[in-house]
Amino acid sequence: MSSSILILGACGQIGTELTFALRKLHGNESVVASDIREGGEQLMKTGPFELLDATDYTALEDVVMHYEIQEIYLMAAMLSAASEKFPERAWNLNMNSLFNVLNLAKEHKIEKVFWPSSIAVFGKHTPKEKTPQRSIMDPSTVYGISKQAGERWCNYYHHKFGVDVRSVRYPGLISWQTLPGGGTTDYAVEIFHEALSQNSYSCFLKEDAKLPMMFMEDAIKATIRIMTAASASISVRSSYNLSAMSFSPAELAKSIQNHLPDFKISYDPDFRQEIAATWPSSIDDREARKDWGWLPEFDLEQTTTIMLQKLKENL
Ligand code: AKB
Repeated sequence: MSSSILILGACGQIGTELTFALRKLHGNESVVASDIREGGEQLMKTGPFELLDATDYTALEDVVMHYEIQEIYLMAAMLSAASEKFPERAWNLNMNSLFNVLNLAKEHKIEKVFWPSSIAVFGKHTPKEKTPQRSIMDPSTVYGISKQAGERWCNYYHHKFGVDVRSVRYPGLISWQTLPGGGTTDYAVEIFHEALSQNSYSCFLKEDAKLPMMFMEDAIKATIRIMTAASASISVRSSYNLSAMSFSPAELAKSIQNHLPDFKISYDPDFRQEIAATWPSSIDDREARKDWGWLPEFDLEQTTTIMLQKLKENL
């Protein structure tokens, strides 16, 4: 078998684009996509796919041995808003999948593991602007608690067992290829779809709920960059702060209005506003820049232009 990379949660928002990017980089046959359900036609057609539950250690081990996997990307997770509705299911999925992958890496000498953390590790008492790499972490959501605990376990497995696990704290991610599901930052994708189909959008966050955000291409670039960096340059073994831009729903609406002047936004905040209120507004990512050369490319204006253009083409 020539395959050596396994992506768990390959059919999700990040997993889909990551699978395409890694297949382009390493060759289709080298990247095994997996998820608990099948993905879109392109993902299924372009390389190996396995139906796989990331919480099932034995099933994971079978796939790792069959394909002689050397690198694992664990993208399966329940996001912040969904986790508040199903706290125990979220905890089980988010933690057991991580333990499975860390233990597999330890037992089978997997070369490298990627596991995403999130800005959700921060909380009400964290400095809101330019949140430092090391700061108060008092997450109030199940998702945030699972990510904070996960960061500590990654750090532990690295120092105790030598597992080469790498991680970044993703902000809200914006993509035109796949929809997010169950997150607090999902509004920043939904708004583009509704701007084009309805010319209006009712936002579940307040107009001034400024959050850190990133265009998906930047997120994929960061993921590949940290995974290809020399191990010695990774000084943070919990998870790196990562930043590209920050904006509020009102600022995003204004950016859309530059292209669609009649677009209207209204605000009807729900429980997700309470989550957003505890998260940082902007992030200090100097350590990622220094250690492995992170540099974002896309700002709000570029993101808006590409999103509207690509979604219009797809319509
Ligand atoms: C969410 O909103 O839950 C995610 C995240 C910021 O981790 N997009």
